[in-house]
Amino acid sequence: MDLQLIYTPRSHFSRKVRLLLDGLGIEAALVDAGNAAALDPALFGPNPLMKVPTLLDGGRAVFESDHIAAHLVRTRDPGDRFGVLTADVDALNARAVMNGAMGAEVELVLGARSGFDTAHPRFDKMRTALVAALDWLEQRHGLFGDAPDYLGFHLVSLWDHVALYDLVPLEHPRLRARVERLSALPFVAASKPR
Ligand SMILES: N[C@@H](CCC(=O)N[C@@H](CS)C(=O)NCC(=O)O)C(=O)O
Repeated sequence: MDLQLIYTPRSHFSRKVRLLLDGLGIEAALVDAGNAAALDPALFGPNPLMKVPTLLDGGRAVFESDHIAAHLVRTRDPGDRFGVLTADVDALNARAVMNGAMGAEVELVLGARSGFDTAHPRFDKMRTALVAALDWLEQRHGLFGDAPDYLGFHLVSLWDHVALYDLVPLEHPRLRARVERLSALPFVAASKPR
């Protein structure tokens, strides 16, 4: 297969790319890196940062979830059906907030997995920022339209990962409603992390 995605089944950064692939009906072979906290560079293919996702498109490697999404759209979806290439400042702020929140999740989950005591104040800041990010998004819930789009795929990926690891309380009814609506789509439900 031309496309391969190095990922892990629970990786939320990988899931937004998987949702885009599935939404666009693009086939890609999924290559499970195993434990994202692992120290073996070989697990992460050509990515020097030892993170997932990485896309392999023929002979070319593409790093970073949003870069991968943009690459997929530029090469395979000229109409940009899911709004990946948006230049809207509010949408891009929401994307930045969700990426930051997801980064905090990574530190909390992989920190605990690597043996850190996540009661340390450094991790308190991450939990506080994660709640503040969700509050910020809740106040701007109107950015998430009814129709499936990349911003919605991003939100579902963030939300389901917070829920899976029970990182902070999810007391955000408008975001929850958006997530539930999107999760009714079979291809969205299919990649829900367990
Ligand atoms: N900015 C990157 C973040 C990717 C990321 O942090 N992935 C996590 C898994 S969800 C990871 O591989 N972490 C490994 C580590 O931090 O050691 C992206 O958008 O792809």
